[in-house]
Amino acid sequence: MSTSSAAPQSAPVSTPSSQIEPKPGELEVSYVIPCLNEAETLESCIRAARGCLERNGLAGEVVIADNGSTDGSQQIATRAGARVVSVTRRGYGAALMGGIEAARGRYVIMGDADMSYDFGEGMTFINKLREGYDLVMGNRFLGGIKPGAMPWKNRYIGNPILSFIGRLLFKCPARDFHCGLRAFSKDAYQQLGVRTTGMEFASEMVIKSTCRGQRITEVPIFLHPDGRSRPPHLRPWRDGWRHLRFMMVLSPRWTLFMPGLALLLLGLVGAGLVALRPYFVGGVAFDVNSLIAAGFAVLLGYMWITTAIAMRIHGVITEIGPPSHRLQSLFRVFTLERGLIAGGVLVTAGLAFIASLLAAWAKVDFGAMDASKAVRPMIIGSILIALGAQTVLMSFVYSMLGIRRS
Ligand SMILES: Nc1nc2c(ncn2[C@@H]2O[C@H](COP(=O)(O)OP(=O)(O)O)[C@@H](O)[C@H]2O)c(=O)[nH]1
Ligand SMILES: [Mg+2]
Repeated sequence: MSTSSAAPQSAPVSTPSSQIEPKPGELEVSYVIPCLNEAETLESCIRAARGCLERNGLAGEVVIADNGSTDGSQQIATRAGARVVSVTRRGYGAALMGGIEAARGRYVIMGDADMSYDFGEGMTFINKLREGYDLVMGNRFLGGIKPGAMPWKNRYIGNPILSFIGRLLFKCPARDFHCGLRAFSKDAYQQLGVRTTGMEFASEMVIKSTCRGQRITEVPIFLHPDGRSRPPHLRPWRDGWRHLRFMMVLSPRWTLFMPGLALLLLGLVGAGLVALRPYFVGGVAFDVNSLIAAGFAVLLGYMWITTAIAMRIHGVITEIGPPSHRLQSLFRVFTLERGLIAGGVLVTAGLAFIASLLAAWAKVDFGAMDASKAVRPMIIGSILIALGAQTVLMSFVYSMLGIRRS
């Protein structure tokens, strides 16, 4: 990495990469176009891409990442002057990964083969990359969506909601998260280690780029109605869910950690109020039933939090998720042994409550007891034992995830 070229004024994040002079003979730009049976529109796309290269005097190529099209797309592509890369693994992401890997350009412009994007706009992207950005995202909402170009579900539900969640969870500067027309330096891309093979590839790339602190910007683009007569490959509900699922697994903060914390605190306050005696609000008495509910809230909240932490550790270790400073401080104190001791203390405290109950029971010669009194230590003891057991289990999980390996 070096910082030789002019730094963009409003770079949202730092860490420039790939600003190296092109090697002799190296291409500057590769258009990489995923293609699955796009015979109707592929030629026009390639022509538009080549037109952009020629008009702007760019040394470049057009790569078609094909997944075994059966409609002659490959021949059309070769005839139109593109290089076909056959990718055996199916899927939008898999095809793009293969195509980008095979690309010879320092910069890659990726976009769909259905004429929904204007490849003639490529120079706007290249100018940004030349300024030093690592990833340049198209933004269809800033540019414009031509009538009939995007189904209303995607336009008013899927895209805005998923983009909002992506920005909330990962503080990503791009506002059109799933835009398929984008450009990046190949070096910067290779640092990401993108892995997903489906449409969620688009999310993974922009999320990881954000998490790695790469410099991201966006340019307004137009979305046109695609030029083909059959429906798109994208299946809104399935693919939308895949994007969402991917984001939730990467960042459990809002899906698990925060709700878990809220539940835990609510439960602790509730349990504190009714642990020893009923609690009255006006004429309403909260008693042992409330204690049971509060105890379960504590337990569930604790389970959610500890699971969220395990997911986060996994994301950090596998470098799929964003790095976390908090986790690092946590692991300065966490060891398996300490986890086991903490769990043991909780279990012992729980057993002590139950022992006190047994002692009271013995006092009445194991006969009938006042249920409203007897049940309190049983509830508290059981919840403490469960909390201790969860601590022990999760300590093994954290430890297994390799936290103390170094
Ligand atoms: N190679 C390959 N390309 C795909 C696959 N799925 C989609 N594509 C391509 O990805 C681009 C976007 O797909 P499209 O159906 O237009 O989805 P949408 O624009 O998101 O609705 C098109 O160029 C498709 O040909 C796939 O499984 N393999
Ligand atoms: Mg499309």
